[in-house]
Amino acid sequence: MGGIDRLREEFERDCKGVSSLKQLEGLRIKYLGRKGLLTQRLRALSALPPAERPAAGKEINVLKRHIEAEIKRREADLSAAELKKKASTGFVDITVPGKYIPSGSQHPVNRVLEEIVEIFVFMGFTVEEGPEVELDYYNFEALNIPRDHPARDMQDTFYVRTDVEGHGDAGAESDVVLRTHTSPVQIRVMERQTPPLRFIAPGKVYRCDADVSHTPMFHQVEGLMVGEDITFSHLKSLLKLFIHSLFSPDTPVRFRPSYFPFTEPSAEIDIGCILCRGEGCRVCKGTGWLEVLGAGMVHPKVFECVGYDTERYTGFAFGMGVERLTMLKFGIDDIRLFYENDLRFLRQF
Ligand code: 2U9
Repeated sequence: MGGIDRLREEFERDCKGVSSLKQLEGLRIKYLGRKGLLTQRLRALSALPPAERPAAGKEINVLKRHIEAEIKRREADLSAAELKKKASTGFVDITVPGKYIPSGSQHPVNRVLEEIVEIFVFMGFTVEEGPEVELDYYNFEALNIPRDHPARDMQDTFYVRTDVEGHGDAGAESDVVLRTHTSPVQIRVMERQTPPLRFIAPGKVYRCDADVSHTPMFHQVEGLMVGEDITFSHLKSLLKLFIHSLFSPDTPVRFRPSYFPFTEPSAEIDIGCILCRGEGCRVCKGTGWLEVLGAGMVHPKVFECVGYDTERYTGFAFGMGVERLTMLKFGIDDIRLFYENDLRFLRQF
């Protein structure tokens, strides 16, 4: 079958003249399209005498494969060149897979802390803050915690060294401490403001203690409400509503009598164990109940310290440990996990 070499030469010439993907597509249609030069040759095979067909067919197919391979190669070259040209003009190829940018997430303790704050803000409480390095007076004295109370024990309290060489009484117990609770915030606010008031005091507190359920620093949220007719019933309904918002509306709640120097009467509040639903398990130590809050009516001695008229005003206060609530909410059994910065733990939140 004559002319196949001429066809190859023609293709090579055409191919050299191609400088864009659009022209290359034109070239493909010219040779391989439905009415293309090579397609016509293949069709014409049937008109040849049967003896000549195999050799002629082979010749055409060799050229066909050559043309297909050449077009593919040129296509890759032209695509790369066009992309490079586009990139130099600021073109962005949105089909290129993106680079992995690791993202952080909120610490579980902060998540629960924010959730708690949100619930009280919804119920009309404001948020107050105060110093973490406190005077003994605000941390203990004004809260009716006498000198010999166990909470003042050196084992629990971090005392801040204030004796400077040549000054002060070196070795004497310091009157500056790392606050052991956020209660001093309430004293400071009451010194500045007169009732009625209702606010919460969230923040870091420090105690010299470390095991599976204690870290030297942890977070508390305390609350205070003072007015002319504030009763224990208000405290009960507020804390029930709080627990039902933080956990679920069907969580059982119970109030148990307790003792705190700064409240009288005092109570500890338990919820039905959220792990075993009250059946008794390792977490609730078989009791079916978990302690989540402490609370009570503010002791008149505390009001006297801030100059409030104890005949006119009553108030309630409450306190909770945020790490403990976070552990219960997420089923975490070792408080130290919060502060080890192990990404395998933190990435789960
Ligand atoms: C003022 C008057 C009273 C705050 C209160 C509790 C009970 C309580 C604990 C919960 C777990 C501490 O983190 S925890 O170990 N707190 O049980 N706190 S009443 O009472 C106050 C505070 C300020 C002026």
